[in-house]
Amino acid sequence: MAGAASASSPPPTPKSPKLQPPLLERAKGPSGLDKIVLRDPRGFTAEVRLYGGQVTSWKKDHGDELLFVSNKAIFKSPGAIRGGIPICFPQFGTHGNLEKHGFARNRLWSIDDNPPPLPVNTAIKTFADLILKPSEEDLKIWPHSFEFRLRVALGPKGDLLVTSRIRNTNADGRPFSFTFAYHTYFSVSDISEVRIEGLETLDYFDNLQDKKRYTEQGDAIVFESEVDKIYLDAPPKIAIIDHEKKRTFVLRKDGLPDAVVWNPWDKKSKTIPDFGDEEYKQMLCVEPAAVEKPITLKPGEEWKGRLELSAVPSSYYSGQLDPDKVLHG
Ligand code: TA6
Repeated sequence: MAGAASASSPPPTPKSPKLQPPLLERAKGPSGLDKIVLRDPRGFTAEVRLYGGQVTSWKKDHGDELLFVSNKAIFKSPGAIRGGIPICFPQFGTHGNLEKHGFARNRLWSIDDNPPPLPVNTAIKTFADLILKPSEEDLKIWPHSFEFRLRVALGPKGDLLVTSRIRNTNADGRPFSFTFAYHTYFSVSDISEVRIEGLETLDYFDNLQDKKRYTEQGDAIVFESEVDKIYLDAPPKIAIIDHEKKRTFVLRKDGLPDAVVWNPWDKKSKTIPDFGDEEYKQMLCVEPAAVEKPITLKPGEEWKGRLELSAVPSSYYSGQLDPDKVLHG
């Protein structure tokens, strides 16, 4: 079954009526595919689909949807779901011989009945565990045996916590290398009202310029045209400030040195079949990733990559809050 804190941590005490056992519900998606709905008693929810192991919804306090999912998204094979948090593994983009962004995002994952323990955070009451192992077909295109364990959790303040653990289970002693990204689609009010802080002055590969390397020169990153950049050695905390919504997403990452930023803008949007022509205005991808330096695992070794998202009311729009407080506080 999907993991639940009630199975691995003490039962709630009568003094803490808020800390009741979580509700984890298996539900059907638009195309009849299973998803797990996480409902934290404190009023936060998230959804993770077995198809792609993909988070497709995150809401705090019964409020707005915080992740973007296209109105034209297709929730079934063979493509990936356009929105939420697609997982790019074992290859990010076209940096290798596999299909773009690897195959994990368009495989059917299973519920992980028996995940090895993660460090206990007793404040986390609601989580789901999924697992992906390669099929015979997968082994033909990427000849490595692995166990990919994914935990999706809701933190005490409604933060969305996503942890990936990938283990090399090759029986013949061979190591393997992979690149990776949480291809996170954030929902924004209007892309022209959004800026990113934390990536200024970094080096990046520009996918729109033959992947050439440049150094970011400007102040905060704003959007006026198509952007597709891989920032290298990005800091562990990045802020996405939505002036119109007066909301800041704070993204914390661990084990993932790079950060990809993508918005297709108007022309490119029209070429993406499962994406509305105008939807680029309501989304922004900021993607914790390991691209420049692939991760190598020997048999028996495990890698862990973690993403933590919070959405907080923002006073950045008035220019009153020192960005350092969010990024370094
Ligand atoms: O992460 C950015 C990117 O690699 C872009 O180049 C862009 O094409 C995007 O991913 C979406 O890729 P997809 O295969 O999901 O259409």
